[in-house]
Amino acid sequence: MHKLPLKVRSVQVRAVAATMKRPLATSTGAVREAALLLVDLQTDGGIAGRSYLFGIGRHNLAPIARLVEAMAEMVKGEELAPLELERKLRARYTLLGVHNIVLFAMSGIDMAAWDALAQAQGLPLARLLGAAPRPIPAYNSNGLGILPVKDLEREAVALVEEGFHAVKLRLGRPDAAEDMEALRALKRVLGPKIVLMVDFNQALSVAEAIRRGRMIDAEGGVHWIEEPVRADDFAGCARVARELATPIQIGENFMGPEQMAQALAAGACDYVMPDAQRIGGVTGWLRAAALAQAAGVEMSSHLFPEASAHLLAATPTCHWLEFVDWAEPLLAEPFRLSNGHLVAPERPGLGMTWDEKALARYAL
Ligand code: SMN
Ligand code: MG
Repeated sequence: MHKLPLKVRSVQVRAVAATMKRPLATSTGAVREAALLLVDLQTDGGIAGRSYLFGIGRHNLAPIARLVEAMAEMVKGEELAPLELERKLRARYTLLGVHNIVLFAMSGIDMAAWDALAQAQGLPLARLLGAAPRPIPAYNSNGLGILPVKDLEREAVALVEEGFHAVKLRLGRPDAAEDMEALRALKRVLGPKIVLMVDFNQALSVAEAIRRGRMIDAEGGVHWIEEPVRADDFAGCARVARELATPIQIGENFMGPEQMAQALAAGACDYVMPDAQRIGGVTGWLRAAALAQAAGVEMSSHLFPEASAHLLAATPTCHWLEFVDWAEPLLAEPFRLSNGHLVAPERPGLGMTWDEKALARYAL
């Protein structure tokens, strides 16, 4: 236990690109490597908080890094109180707009600050939030991109053999019939016991989403249809959700809990799945979790399995954790999966320490 309050001494960032075991082809392009920005927040008590941000492509890391560094100057010397840091940073960025990479940078600082705070108390983040680390049902979201059917079948079997009971297939080929062929093939190899989600990554118009959604309804057995149309078209999402029996899932592109509130008010979806980096880190997630509870909507996570294992334990309507192994090459102690569930470790903080040797290998 450290004497509180601690103060923020400095924040450093490092850009890395780790090899992905399975590249992921989505309807909007392929992700072949994990381009991550590692955030280290030093406190005056010797404790360092850690988080990472996902840049989608390595070309995005430098501008995000510059924003984190600019914010680091603003929070230097401030108390390690994440809600206070958030209040100050939001005020400084109001005129620029707290969206997109500004919000990503804030989320990175927020998660690192909460990590340091939990470490200072000697508690896993989940416990600091008043929850207890518990097994969260996870789906294996590695792979299953837009691939030839034969490759998909092979990959799906391998993903389930890693110990999971749920996987997610990316859809959004120009030809709906080819998407349906991929879906039917996977249902065949996986059988009825494996939960199957599908993700269009915003590929469709509203009319096309309803047309293809009806085909999926008729096929049956799909757990959710994710981002069928443009993610910020809440009215369009709502029209799709009203027309289809299969639940509509959105949320990875909610820019802060305020946008999630707007989506819920519009009836844009049946389920939500915020992304720790876009919802505003731990602070934003907790507010989003309250919104989901109030709306009676199941809440899953997007990427960031390590932070999400803590956060979902503190989420009243906890649904599914999206598991990807992309940060694993950089972690000294990867998180433990058991029977398709991820449990936050009983280590203080988020429980992430960097494997410095690996970092040197993947540094940009
Ligand atoms: C996704 C988002 C970002 C990068 C890769 C894949 C996808 C998902 O939408 O939900 O996993
Ligand atoms: Mg998605």
